[in-house]
Amino acid sequence: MCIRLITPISRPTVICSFPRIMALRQSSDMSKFKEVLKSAKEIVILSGAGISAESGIPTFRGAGGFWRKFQASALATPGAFKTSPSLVWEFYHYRREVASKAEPNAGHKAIAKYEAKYGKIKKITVITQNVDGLHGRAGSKNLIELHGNLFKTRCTKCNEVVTNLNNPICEALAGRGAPDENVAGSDIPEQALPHCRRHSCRALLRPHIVWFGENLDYEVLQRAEAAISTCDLCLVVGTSSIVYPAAMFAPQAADRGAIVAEFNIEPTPATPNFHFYFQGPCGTTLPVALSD
Ligand code: BJW
Ligand code: ZN
Repeated sequence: MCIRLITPISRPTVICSFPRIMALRQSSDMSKFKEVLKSAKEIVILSGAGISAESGIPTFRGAGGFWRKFQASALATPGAFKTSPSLVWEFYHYRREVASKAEPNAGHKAIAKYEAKYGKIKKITVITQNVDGLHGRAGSKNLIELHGNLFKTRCTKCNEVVTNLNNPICEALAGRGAPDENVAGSDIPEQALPHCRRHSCRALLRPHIVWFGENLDYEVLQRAEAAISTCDLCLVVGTSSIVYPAAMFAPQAADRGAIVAEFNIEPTPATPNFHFYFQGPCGTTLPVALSD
């Protein structure tokens, strides 16, 4: 029988096979978590920027979430791209350079290792909000990149999505993107920015990233929702849980009767709704949690 600890029961629960091991309050007991993990048949791991922090990639809402004088969220909008595609491309050129130099850390690797070991007997899905590609580089296979990928472009006219690992992505961006706040404005002419490879199109390309106010890709969202709707265990790793729709996923799973375990260096607004909370850098906590 599945025990609901914190979230009030409002809808039919999933039938799950967890032993009756949990107290009626949030737990940080790793051995209890490991029992739950062992019994789980469908696991979702939902990650955010915190999992890549130990690879040297700044989080969004931490102190490193600025580029020049801009908060990242001010540049990650369709309006910012319309106003200055040059500035936004410089920002993404910088982010591509940082991500390509970064390496997957112990947290990414622990997830990929667990997937490789148990992926044939359990359904394991990694849903990441990150665009840095590090889960894939660590070896995660059943991976949903909810907010896109820094190394993909999308045509603003024909919508073709292409993987592009070139550095720089176009000549005009060579030596650009310095994060120093004293760097003057950006003035690359639009025709020198990346353009569609199709002869019949040749329109301006944009990063294939979901910006604020934009809808997530329908199929990507469907896949994520399907995994969330049937999982019996959800790990929420390194996310502030404030950006929707991802912020709804773990509470939805918990509401349905799935067990949710959060791994973060500090509590988030969602922490009280979850069954387990493991405080600390996930490069340290995940390898312990996911080992036999
Ligand atoms: C560690 C650690 C370590 C550190 N170990 N932990 C409903 C209500 C209100 C608003 C909305 C709503 N539905 C939609 C919205 C609007 C908006 C939204 O959610 N706004 C909120 C801010 C309120 N959502 C959208 O616009 C989405 N679109 C959408 O829903 O369309 C329909 C719609 C639109 C408008 C209205 C209504 C409906 C699209 C969201 C796309 C998000 N895109 C971004 C930018 C990508 C660009 C880029 O990368 O260049 O994605 S925003 C940014 O936030 C990025 C991230 O993926 C995302 C989540 O952030 P994340 O990963 O949680 O990072 P941080 O920095 O916030 O947190 C890091 C955490 O790690 C912290 O907790 C640390 O403690 C922890 N940590 N080191 C473990 N070592
Ligand atoms: Zn095109």
